[in-house]
Amino acid sequence: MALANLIQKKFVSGHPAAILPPLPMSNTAASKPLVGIIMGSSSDWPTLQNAAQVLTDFGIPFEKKVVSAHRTPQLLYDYATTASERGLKCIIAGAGGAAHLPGMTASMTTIPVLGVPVQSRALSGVDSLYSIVQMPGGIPVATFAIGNAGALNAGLFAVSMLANDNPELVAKLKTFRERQTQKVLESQQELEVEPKA
Ligand code: RP5
Repeated sequence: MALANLIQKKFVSGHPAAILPPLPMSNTAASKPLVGIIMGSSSDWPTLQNAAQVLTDFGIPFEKKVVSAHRTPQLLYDYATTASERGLKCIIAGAGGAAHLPGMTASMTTIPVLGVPVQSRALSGVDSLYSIVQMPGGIPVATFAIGNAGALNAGLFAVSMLANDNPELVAKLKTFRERQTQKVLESQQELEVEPKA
């Protein structure tokens, strides 16, 4: 299925980050991607879309691309070796199965790589997790949870890194946390509702 179709048909719904209006992006500099989202296959997009949604909600410009470590190695080389000079501040890399994309990307750039293990069909993503998390000492990949939660948190982690020198993003993160807390507290009321007779 084409990436565009996946975007339309499997859009993330109801995830906790979708509670902030996006930052206005009024100038050219603001639309230059700061985060790269790459994935081993378009079939990974429904998962990585959670990271994309977070970045959209926080108004952070990003790019997204299918880059396969095994099937498009030259593309991976070109992408990773030019990431820094193109202005990317971090890369969120998601892959499933023999998930070598995050590690190989990290080996070719000094910008932080956030690895998202995609839930695989055969082993439910445990293979992806182990492939990503068990990096040799010297080439780190920040590894997140398997699947949607991992992608969501990778997006939030990218926001946190960018917030280090951006007070506006710090304020948005605080607002996000406060609203999240409020939502959980309000959810208590759902338990109090009397079931219909
Ligand atoms: C990995 O193989 C991809 O990251 C994907 O999770 C998995 C399956 O790819 P497709 O067969 O769906 O293209 O490289």
